[in-house]
Amino acid sequence: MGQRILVLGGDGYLGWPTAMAFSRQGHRVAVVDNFAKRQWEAELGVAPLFPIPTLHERIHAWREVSENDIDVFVGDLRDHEFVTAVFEGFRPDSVVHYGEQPSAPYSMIDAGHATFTQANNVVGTLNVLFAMRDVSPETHLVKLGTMGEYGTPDIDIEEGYLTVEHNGRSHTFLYPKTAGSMYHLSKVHDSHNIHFGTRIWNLRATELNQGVVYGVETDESALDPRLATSFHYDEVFGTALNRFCVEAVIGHPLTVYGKGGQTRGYLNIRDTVQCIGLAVANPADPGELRVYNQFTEQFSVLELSERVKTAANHLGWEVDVAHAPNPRKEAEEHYYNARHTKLLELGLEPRLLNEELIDTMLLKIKAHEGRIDRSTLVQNVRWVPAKPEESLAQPTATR
Ligand code: USQ
Repeated sequence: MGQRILVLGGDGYLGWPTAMAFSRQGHRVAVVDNFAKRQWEAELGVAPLFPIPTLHERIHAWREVSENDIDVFVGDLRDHEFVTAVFEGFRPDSVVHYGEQPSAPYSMIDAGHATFTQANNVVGTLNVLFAMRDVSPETHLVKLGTMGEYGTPDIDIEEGYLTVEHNGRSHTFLYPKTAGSMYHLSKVHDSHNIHFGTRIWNLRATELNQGVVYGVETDESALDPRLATSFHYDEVFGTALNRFCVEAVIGHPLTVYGKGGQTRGYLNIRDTVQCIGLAVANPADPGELRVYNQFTEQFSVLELSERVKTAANHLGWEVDVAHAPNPRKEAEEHYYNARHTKLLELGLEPRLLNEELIDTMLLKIKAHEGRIDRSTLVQNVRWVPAKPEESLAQPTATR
C-alpha cells in the first residue's frame, strides 16, 4: 500500500523530481513550497538553464502526463501555524525535507544572508519537529543533511556517529562537525535539533548527509519539457560538475578554485531519488535518528574538471582549466575517506560517473546554449571579505 508523503521544498532541483517519482510509484504526494528559491534567483539575477513553469503548471502537466495528482500547500516553514495546519490536513506517513536555503555561497554573501540562511533553515526544521510532536508523532522525517557538515577532518568520516574512548570509558556521540560555510552550519544545527526530537520526544528520523549532486534530469523529468528540473550553473546555486559542463559548452575556462585538491562525495540526481525512496521505504524506529552518508563516489574538483575536459575534447570542443584564486576558505589538499555503506546495504544501485554520462549532460546543455548567461558564472562571493585595495587576481589557464 502506498504512503502519504509530504515533500517540503517540492518546487526545487531535487524536491520536484522526488515528488514526481513517489507519485508515479503510487504514493499519495503533497508538496510544500513558498517559492523562496525563485525570489533568491530574482534577487541575484540568475535563472535555471531549462525554462521552469510555475509549480501549479508543473503539477497540471504532471497530471496530463502521468494521470496522477500531486497536492500543493503554499506557505513558509517558518510559520508554525501553517506547518501545523499542513500536518493536520495531510497526516503524512513520511516527510521528505528539502525546504531550506541550499547554497553555501548565498549564505556567505554578507551578515544578512548568513543570518537569513541559519534562521530560515533552523526555524523551519524546528517547526516540522514540533508539528510532528504535536500532530503526528508516528511520522517518519527524512531530512536532507549534507556531507559538508563533517568538513574535512584528518580521520575517517563515519555515518553519523563516533564512539569516543575517554579516561577508560566510552560514549557514542553524533560525529563532530567542522562545517565550512554558514549554510553547512545551518544543517549542523538542524542535526542537533533533530537528534533532540528523537531522544526527548521519541520521534523517528533519518538524516541523509548528501554529497554534491550533479545531473540534468531524472526518469520523470525527462517525460516532458514542462517537467524539467531547475538546473543551476551560476556561482551561487550551481554545483561543481554542473558548472563545469556548462562552462565546457560555452568555451569558458573551467573554474577550478585554487589547487583543486578539494575532495567531496558526489552523486547523480537519479541516485538522490533512489536513496530517498530507500529511506522512505525503510523507516527509522521511534526514538531513532539514523544517519546515512548519501553519495556514491568521491572526486577532487581537479579530477572532475579533467573528466569534463576529456569528454568535451572527444566531442571536438576545446576546453581550458583555469585555477582561479579560491573565493572560499577551505583545505585544497587534505585527507578524505568517508564511509557510505548503509544505503548500499538497503539496496542502492549507484549510477557512477562515466564519459557517456558526461556526454549526455554536455549535449543536453548544448541544446539550451542560448539560455546560458556567462556573466553569472563568476560572482565573486568571498568567504573572507576582500580588503579595499585587493581584487581577485586573474586565473592562470592551462590547456
Ligand atoms: N568548486 C570549484 N569550482 C566551482 C565550484 C565549486 O572548484 O566552480 C569547488 C568548491 O570550492 C568546493 C567543491 O567544488 O570545494 C564543491 O563545491 P559545490 O559548489 O559544488 O558544492 P557545495 O558548496 O559544497 O554545496 C553543494 C550544494 C549543497 C550541498 C553540498 C554537499 O549546493 O546544498 O549540501 O553540495 S557537500 O559538498 O557534500 O557538503
